[in-house]
Amino acid sequence: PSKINLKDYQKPSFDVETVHLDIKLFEDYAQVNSTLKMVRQTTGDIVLFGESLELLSIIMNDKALTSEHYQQEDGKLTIYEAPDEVILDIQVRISPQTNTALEGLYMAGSGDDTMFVTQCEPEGFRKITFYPDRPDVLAIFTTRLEADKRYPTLLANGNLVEAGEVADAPERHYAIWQDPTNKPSYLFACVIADLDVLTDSYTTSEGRDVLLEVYAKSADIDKCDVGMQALKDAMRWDEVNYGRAYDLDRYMIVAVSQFNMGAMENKGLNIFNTACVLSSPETTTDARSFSVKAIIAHEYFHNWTGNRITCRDWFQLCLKEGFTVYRDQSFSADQQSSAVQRIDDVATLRAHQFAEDAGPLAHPVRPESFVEINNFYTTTVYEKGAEIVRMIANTLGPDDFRKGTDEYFRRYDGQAVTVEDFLSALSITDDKIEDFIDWYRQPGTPVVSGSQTYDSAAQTLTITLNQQTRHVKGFDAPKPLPIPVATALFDKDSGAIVAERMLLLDEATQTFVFENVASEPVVSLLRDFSAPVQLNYDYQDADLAFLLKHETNGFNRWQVTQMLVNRILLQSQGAKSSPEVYLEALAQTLPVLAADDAMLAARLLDIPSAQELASAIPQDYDPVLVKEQRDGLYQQVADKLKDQWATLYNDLPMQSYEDSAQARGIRALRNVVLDMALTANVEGAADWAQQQYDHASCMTERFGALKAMVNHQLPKANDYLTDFYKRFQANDLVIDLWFSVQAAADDVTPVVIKSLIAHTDFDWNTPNRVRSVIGAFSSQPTVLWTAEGLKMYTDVIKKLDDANPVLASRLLQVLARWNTLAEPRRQMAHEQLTDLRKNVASKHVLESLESV
Ligand code: B3K
Ligand code: ZN
Repeated sequence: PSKINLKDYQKPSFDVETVHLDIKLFEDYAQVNSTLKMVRQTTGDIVLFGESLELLSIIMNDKALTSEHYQQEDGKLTIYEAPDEVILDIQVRISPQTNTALEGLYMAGSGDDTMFVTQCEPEGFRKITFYPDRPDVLAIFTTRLEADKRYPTLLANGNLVEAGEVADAPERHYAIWQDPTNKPSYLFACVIADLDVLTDSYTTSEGRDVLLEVYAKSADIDKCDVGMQALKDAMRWDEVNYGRAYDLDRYMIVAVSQFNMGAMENKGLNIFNTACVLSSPETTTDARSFSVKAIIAHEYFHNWTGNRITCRDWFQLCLKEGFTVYRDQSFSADQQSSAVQRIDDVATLRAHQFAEDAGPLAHPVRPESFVEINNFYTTTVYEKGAEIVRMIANTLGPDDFRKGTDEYFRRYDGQAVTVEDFLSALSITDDKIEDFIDWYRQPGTPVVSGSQTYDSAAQTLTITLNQQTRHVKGFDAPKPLPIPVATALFDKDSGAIVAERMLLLDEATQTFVFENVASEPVVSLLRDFSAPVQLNYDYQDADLAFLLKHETNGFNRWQVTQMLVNRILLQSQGAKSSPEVYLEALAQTLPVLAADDAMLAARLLDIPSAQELASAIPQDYDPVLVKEQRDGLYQQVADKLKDQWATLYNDLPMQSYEDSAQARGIRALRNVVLDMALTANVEGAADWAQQQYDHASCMTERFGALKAMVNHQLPKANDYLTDFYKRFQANDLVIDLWFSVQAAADDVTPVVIKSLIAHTDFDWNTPNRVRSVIGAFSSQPTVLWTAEGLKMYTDVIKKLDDANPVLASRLLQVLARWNTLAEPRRQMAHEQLTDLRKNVASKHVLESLESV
């Protein structure tokens, strides 16, 4: 497959002014007619993209074109010798009913229960009709939808301008929608379905009355109010924090059960995976519900960062995604403790993005080439992209950052722009911000190491820091990046902060001197994770234990526990710590914190996942050994506090459901304590689990208990699994949980996975279901990295390669780190992946296998 390069970018030769799209849905196909008004911008032919389309006719300025006027090749249709202004009428036929790739217009559901939705980002619009399907072509869309009346819901972007019956076809109806905003084709959406709607309204700071609608199947309409509230909160938040108000009269969200990712920000008509919009206490865990709110906010925030200002080309994806993730993280931080929000975001970054950056699929936040852009919706583009914006925001401070973002919106509204444009707007108060461009260009996680010397005579503390980034194959030698290191000095006697400074490390090695330091302090570095780097500082364990006690910010305390844990578990990587200091520090901290801030207390017991630990092991990774060590430390924590679990558990009694940060914290900690108690074999803990399940007030309690029973293989676990299934059989999202708790169980085997796949409720056409089994299973490296486990996993990829390559390639990315395995696993993995490569055809999967 051929590569596309950023350096080859060229402006389109024609612009599209208006599009009239007419989609008629029939029993086994859809007829799509489009009329494009195009105007020449530069020299060159008209280039349209199209895939899986049956071309019926093309008419240019009233003249039917024949094959001598155009050429069709590799998904491109090139029209020669076009005049400067053209009207193109194009007729195609498509087959949404058989579209399993879930891109373009596709059917979700089966039997009598079907609906039709679109997914056009990044290049799905070309599966609906021939079009200059690239983000720098913006146009005004009018959409006419026509279908059988058994689909009463006909939606498209913008405002409804007309609806009615179809002459001569009494069983059919139509609707016409007009979107007043200029938009790229990837933001087009339409829905043909039979849905209920939850309605609300919102008045913007500019006085616009907006109709808000959440569409879902009638059985789910009672689970839409959390999302609706989140939407209103997000609208207000963006007005207050960025001065951005909504710009249309209508905002629609549609829930669909078959969707390749979380949600999509189409202009005025978001389409959501049901898992990312539906929420109710009985069916949705707190963690899920919290992420529903974050994703609703994320898609809403795209209206300005993505839709009004969009990307010039797909290499600039981080321009909209990194900034929008930063915005949704800030929004979420305002809804709960900001320390816990930062902990969760950093934990995700370290577990997934650091792993990606350490492996063969490492790429810059702004890639320079790709085969298939779908493969680049990665944690590097999203989460590392957000970290760069965060570093810039922290460097500027709130006032100058706001000046910068105001300038960005002022300058580029209505345009398709680049990362350079973004940085140039943000640097109006400080031109050093432009230096952050290297963070977008250079792959690999920088490692910051350092040490300190104290001069008691001069009363100075000198901190020496240096940075190093691994050289990723195919890229220039790495250069030093601007790394903001938030630093505080703590007095050893009083525990008070004696100095606080943001150090900017922008050379390979630098020294920073603090004056008037009366005695040697303990240094706290990278507070609030001020940069996405690995930190190796010359700490004594006692310093870290000191910081766990005295750090003032919850995030920093968590970070200290993670450093301690890593030093204990990564001995093979030259780390050196014994668990005693960590265990003692935890034992002292936890009981106090549990009463104070339950959510934070729950996080302090985090031990990085096996995958995260693996990402810090560049070679000879032995999954069995890592798991043994990890489980061993977990056991030690459980045993160390064995006498306290009962008190802790009882001090967190179950209460009637409430959706407050405090209540969520109590539920989270209770589940952690339950698991610890079972690990330590505390007497009666198995009964607590059953009681908690039986008397649960919400899914967090019920599922927490079920998970503990399954993971500890309690005798009653199977009965409870059966009960859970019966109770929630009608709810797909809960049945996903039922699948995933078994597929991710500690004692899972490939045989169990095969039996889950054989279950009547398993469905290859529903990505949520596939992920609930296959995705969940991949969290058990000791089983995944066996001949049998890997065979099963690669068979799944083979099976999905043709049907849904986006999903196949995404699942495959988990295997990227095969090359760090210790022998004989490495050889075994290599053979299976080589075999896989011979049996797949999609460019998505082939690109993900390039390093094999
Ligand atoms: N922009 C979409 C992602 C589209 C992914 C296409 N494979 C959702 C989001 O980031 O908000
Ligand atoms: Zn996004």
